[in-house]
Amino acid sequence: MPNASARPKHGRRSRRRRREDSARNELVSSSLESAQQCLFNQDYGTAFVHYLLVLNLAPAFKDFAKESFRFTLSKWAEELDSVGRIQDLFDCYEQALELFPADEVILNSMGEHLFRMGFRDEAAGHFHKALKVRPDYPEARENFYRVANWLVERWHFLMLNDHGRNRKYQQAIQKAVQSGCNTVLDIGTGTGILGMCAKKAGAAEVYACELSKTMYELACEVVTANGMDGKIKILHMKSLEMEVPKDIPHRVSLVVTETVDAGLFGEGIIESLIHAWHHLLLPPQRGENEFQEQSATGRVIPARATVFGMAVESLEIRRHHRLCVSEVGSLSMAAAGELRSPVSCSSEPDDSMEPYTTERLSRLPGGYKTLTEPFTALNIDFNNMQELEGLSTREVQQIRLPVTQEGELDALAVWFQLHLDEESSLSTGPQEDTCWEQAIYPVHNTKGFLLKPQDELIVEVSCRDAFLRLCSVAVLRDGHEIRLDKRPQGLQYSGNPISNPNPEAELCSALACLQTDQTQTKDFCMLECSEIALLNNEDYHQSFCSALAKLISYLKIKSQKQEQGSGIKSDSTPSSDLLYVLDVSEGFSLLSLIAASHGHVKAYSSVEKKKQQEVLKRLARSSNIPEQHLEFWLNHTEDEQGMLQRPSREKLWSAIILDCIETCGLIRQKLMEKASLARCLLEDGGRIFPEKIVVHGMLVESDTLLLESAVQGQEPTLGFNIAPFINQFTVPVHVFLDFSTLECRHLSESVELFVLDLMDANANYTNREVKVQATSAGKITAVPFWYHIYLDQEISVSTLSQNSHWKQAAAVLQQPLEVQAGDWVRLAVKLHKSTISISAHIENVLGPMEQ
Ligand code: 44T
Repeated sequence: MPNASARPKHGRRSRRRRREDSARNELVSSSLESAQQCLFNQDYGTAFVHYLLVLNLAPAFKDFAKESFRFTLSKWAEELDSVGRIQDLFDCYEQALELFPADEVILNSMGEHLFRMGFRDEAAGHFHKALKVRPDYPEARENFYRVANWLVERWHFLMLNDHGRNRKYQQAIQKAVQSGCNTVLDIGTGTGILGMCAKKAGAAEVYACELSKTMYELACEVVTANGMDGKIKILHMKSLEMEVPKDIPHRVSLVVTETVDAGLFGEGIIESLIHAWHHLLLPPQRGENEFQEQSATGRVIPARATVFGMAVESLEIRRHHRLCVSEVGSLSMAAAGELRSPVSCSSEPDDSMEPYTTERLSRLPGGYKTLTEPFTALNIDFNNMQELEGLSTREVQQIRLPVTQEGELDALAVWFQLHLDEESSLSTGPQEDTCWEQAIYPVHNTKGFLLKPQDELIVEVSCRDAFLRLCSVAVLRDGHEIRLDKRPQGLQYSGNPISNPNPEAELCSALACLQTDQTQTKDFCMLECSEIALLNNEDYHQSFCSALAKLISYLKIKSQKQEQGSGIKSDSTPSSDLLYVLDVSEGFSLLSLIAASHGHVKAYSSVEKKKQQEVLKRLARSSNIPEQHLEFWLNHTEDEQGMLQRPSREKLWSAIILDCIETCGLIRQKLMEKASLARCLLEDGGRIFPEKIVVHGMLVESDTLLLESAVQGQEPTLGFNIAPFINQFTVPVHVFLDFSTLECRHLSESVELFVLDLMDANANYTNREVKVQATSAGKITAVPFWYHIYLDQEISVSTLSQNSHWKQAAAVLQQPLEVQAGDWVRLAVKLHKSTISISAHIENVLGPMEQ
């Protein structure tokens, strides 16, 4: 067949083509005109369709129309978002990205929409792509830093920096491969490290699966960079979806995995291994000495695990899970009903609950006290399918633990030993030199209950929904059983009920339980741990209470003077005399009520959840605050203009309370925009709270922070080149730190880094230079920072205080900086859209010279 392009042009066909071309040109130019006209008329939807047509028909216009197209898209997306047309919104972005696949602005703003919709992984992927296109694009960089933790969780760095763990896994894999396990599957491969170990040990076939897209792509890059491209087959899927021979040609003789979290089972290892034994692994070896052709049987690394538990007292845990105060900012909390953190392994199944949270016991502020010896909660053999399958139907096991020290029962702490094979194991225990977290099962119902050395604590261990559950159910004291859970006796689990020698007491306790159960279902309200810690933060509420009181009395006097001046009688209090206070705090906040409790205040709360609103209403009633003085500011709109509108046309706000700092230790996004808007809505003499935020910081040397931020050192990890790939996901600012327990050396005094004046936008600089003198010699690796939040000139709260519900953040320097005692260090502090970045240089005596 002759080459098509070499065919002579046919006259009629080329005429037709010319006609078509001119029709197309006409359509393009009229559509372009219409697009521009629609844009002018702010009809963004139609403008967008016209632009799509133009750019699809005439790609040559792409450069010319790019800016207007981006603008149209962003406006149209805003509109679609505000009316909840989410599918249409994402369709528009997808069409836009088909036209401009490498447009950083479109990628970034699609990421922002994805993020707001809760698709964090996908959002982060878009920010990452935008940054790859334009590494110096600040919007995408900041967005990426805020979400990188979701893409590549920080523990990846810890794990890769944990040489002991790496070596043990490598040795166990090597031994297994050398003993004949020739075909290997790495479940949850992460960076691909365990799969590469198997290949290096000589396995003939290695497969790996990874469910996170980002990690999968990273593993592919790493494997290629290590010359194993094509030698390890990596699949982007959950192991549970894998089939033989569709995904792997035949069953494997070894599964390696480290899909374990602090509570062992939280990453689904039980389910994955049950599935693997059924579908992906060769049958297990039976009997110790039985000889089998080696690759005919299957096995798993890790082989077994032992889970340990221990009862602890910790004020830090307590204040995050239980209300410990009876008054908040002089409001009595008696009427609040039960407030609970979402972490509970109680018997009521509830999807919104998690059975445990995680902490590094060794880093708990205020430390912890052990109330019992560690006990073995569970043993599990990963090579025994019957055991794995029987786990969720295992009978609830009751364990009696002698109490060893007096103290309040705040939580059961859990850790485990992972036996990789018969010789080697890893431990996540609190005493270990590794930095793994422990699982924390907080105890809710034992307000003020003190365990004593002669007591025995009864703990129930069970495994439901593939989660290990630990529950302190009762205390045995002087032969009596004191129930800690609220279930009446008749509804207890089967098992070995301990007989109560005092039936009368039992009856009373059962009756009490029935009553509390009723109130519990009526009043039960769930709050985030940080919200509970906030309620327990007395200083915070007291400070707001005083600052509001000062402002309110000032405004009252002012209006009285005005009325006197204008001759109006001041004994009657018309409703126009009310002061309007708006609290735009995120989540649960009592500040509106505290404002209303001062009288003559109409307070607006931003609490959105129905149950939480009910708690506020109950508290208002019990504090004699008139019902009409508390309103809920339902901010269904994302638009800040709408959010901060004044209460009525005549009246401006007397006070607007802004929530400035996130629990993680960062400044809230768009804070300055909100503050400027709020300022415009204040009555004469009105204020915004806080009026000023001062950022403080300190020079420190902390290896711990480095280990959590990037794979350290020049040495390859187990001989593999991994660091440069995963280190792309390093972020310069660490969040959720506890500066009080962070292992670090202080190299300077604390120093003021930045002042954010919320009352005066012009007073804020975006860049500031701060000189700090080193107080001892060392290597500056980071600058932890925190905030002094000034409600007015005298009253402030610090986010570093002991009972703060805030954590701290730290800027980790790109390169550690060696200093001698007495050296002056110049810190360049930048604030861009609520994001702080810090770099450090030695201030040279001869003049500033970058180091
Ligand atoms: N473990 C830390 C970290 N995945 C959690 O997407 C806990 C280590 C640790 N992929 C001792 C103690 C601790 N199929 O990238 C993740 C995840 C992926 C899967 C495919 C599956 N069925 C799964 C399940 C998880 O695996 C990777 C690792 S899991 C998270 C590890 C203090 N040693």
